[in-house]
Amino acid sequence: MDITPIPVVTVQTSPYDDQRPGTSGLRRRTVIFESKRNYLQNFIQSVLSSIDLRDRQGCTMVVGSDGRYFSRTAIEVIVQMAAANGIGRLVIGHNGLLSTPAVSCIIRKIKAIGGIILTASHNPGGPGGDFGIKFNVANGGPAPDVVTDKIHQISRTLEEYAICPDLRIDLSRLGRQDFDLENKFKPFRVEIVDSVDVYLSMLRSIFDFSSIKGLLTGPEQLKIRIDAMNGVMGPYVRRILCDELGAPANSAVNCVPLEDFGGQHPDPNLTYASSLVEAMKGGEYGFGAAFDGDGDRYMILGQNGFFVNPSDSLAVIAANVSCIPYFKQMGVRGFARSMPTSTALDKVAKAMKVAIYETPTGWKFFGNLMDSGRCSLCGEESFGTGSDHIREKDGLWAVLVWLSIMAARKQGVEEIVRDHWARLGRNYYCRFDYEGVDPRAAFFMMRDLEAVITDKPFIGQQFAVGNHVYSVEKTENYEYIDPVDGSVAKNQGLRILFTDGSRIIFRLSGTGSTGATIRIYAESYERDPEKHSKENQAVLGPLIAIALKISEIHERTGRKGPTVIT
Ligand code: G16
Repeated sequence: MDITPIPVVTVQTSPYDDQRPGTSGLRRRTVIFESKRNYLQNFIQSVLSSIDLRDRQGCTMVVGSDGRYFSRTAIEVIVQMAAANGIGRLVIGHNGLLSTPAVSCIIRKIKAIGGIILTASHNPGGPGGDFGIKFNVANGGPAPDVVTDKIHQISRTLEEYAICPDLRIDLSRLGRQDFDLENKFKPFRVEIVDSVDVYLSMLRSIFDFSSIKGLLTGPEQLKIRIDAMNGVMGPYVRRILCDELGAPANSAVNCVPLEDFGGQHPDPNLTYASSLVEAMKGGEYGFGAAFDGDGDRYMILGQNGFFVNPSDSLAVIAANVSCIPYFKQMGVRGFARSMPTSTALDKVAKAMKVAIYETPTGWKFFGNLMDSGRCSLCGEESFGTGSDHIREKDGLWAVLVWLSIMAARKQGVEEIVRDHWARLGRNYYCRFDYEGVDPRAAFFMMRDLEAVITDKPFIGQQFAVGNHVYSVEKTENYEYIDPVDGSVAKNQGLRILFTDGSRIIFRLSGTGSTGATIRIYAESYERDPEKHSKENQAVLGPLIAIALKISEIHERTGRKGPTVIT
C-alpha cells in the first residue's frame, strides 16, 4: 500500500457532440483520441457517469485491450479516472491484453459491473489507424442502446471529469497493487491477471479437450494453420491450441500482438487474411482459421482454401451442437441471427424444431435473448458466432467447435459443409462493402431508396435478369421489437424479399471511423444438390445487378465498385 494518499482532481473540459457509440463502442481515427483535447477523458467520464453512483462505488470493472497503439496510454487514463470516480477494483489483463471474449468471460466470472475494451476490432491500428473503446455491462455483453444513449447524452453536456493524475500502475506485474486515495473512495485496488487463464478454464468446461487433442496429435493428425493476424489472439492460440491441445508450434502464425498489427488489416476475411488463404490453397493443411484484432471474429477455411461463409458456419454449428459437451449438458433453447445473416440457420431451426430469433446487427441485441433463456446459440454474417457461455461472439470458441465437429464426424471441413447443403439446401450469400463514402451521399441514397422500395407499386414488381425473374414479395425498413423488454430499434436496414426466398439488404455500417460504409447483402436459396457447386458470383450476380440499379449506388457515390466483397 502506498503511504501518501493520491490526490483526486477535477478537470474542466468542453463537451464533444460526436461521441455516440456505434454498433459496438466508439471508433475513431487514433489521431482524434491523441490530439483532440480530452477526447478520451470525456468519453471515459461519460461511461463512468452512466453507471449509477450507488452501483459504481466500490464496484469491480474489467479492463483489457487488443494491444493496439495508444492502448497503454488509454489504460493509464482509465485507471486514474476509475479511481477518482469511486470504482473499487479494476481487473486488468497482463500488459493490458485481454481479448473481447475473455473480458466478457471475466466480467461474468467475477460478477463485475462491466468492462472496458480498448479496440477498434478488425480496423487497422497504429498512429495512422483506428482506435476504439467498447463498453460492456454486467452480463458481459456490449452495452445495450439504453446505456449507449445515456453515455451519448452525458457526453454532449460534459463540463468536467475526475482523475488521479499521480496514480501509476505497472501493467507487467501480475498480482495486486493497492492505492490509498485522498477522497472517500478508498482503498483502490488494481489486479493484473494472466490474459488467458480464466478464459482457458471456461473452455475446458465447454469442450472435450481430449477428443480435440486426439484429432490434432493422433496417428492421423490433422494439420492446422492458425493466423492470429498480429492481434490479441496470439497468446491464446499458443497457449490453448499449441500447449494445451497439442498443435505443433509452427501451426500458429502472427502470434505476437503488435501495436500496428504489422501494418496489416486484422480482419479475418478472404481479402485481408489472404496469406492464410494462400497457405491453405497449398493443400498441406486440413483446417485453417484467422481472428480479428480483439479475437471475437473468426474465419474458417478447409483444405485447399475451401471458404466457410460465416452464415454457413453458424448453421453448421447449430446442426452439430450434439458434438459439444456444453450443449449436450445444457440443451439448446433457441437460435438467433442478425437480420442480414443468411437464413441458413432458419432451415436448421426448422429441422430441429428449435425457436429462432432475428435481431438487428449488433451483438448487444442477443443479450436479452440469452439472459432470458430464449437463445443458446447465435451469430452474424460479419464473421461472429457465439453461445450463451458468454455474451460476446467468440472466435477461438468457434474454432474449437469446428475441431470438435471434425473429431466427432471424422470428416473434413468441405465434406461437413457439403453434407449440410445436401441435407438442408445451400444459401448462396455475399456482401458488398462501399467504405469511406461521403456521409451525405450515403444518407440521401438510403433515404431515396427507402422511398422507392416502400412505394406500393414496388411490391409485386418483377425484375428479369438473364433467364431468371425475381418478384418482389415484401419490402421494409427493418424494425425490431425486443421480445424481452419491448424496446424498439428502428431504421435497421432496408430489405427486399423476393418470392423465391432471395433477399437484398442495404445498411449503413456502425463500425467505420471515417465517412460512411454502405453494405449490400445478397442471398439466394438453392435446394437442389446438383446446383450446389456454382460460383457465388454466378448465382448472385443478377441480384447484385438489381441492387445496383435500384439504389444507383455507383452514380450517387462516384464509386465504380465495392471496396471489399465477402
Ligand atoms: C461489431 C458488432 C457486431 C456487428 C459488427 C459489424 O463487431 O459487435 O455485432 O455485426 O460490428 O457491424 P456493422 O455492420 O455495423 O459495421 P466488431 O467485431 O467490429 O466489434
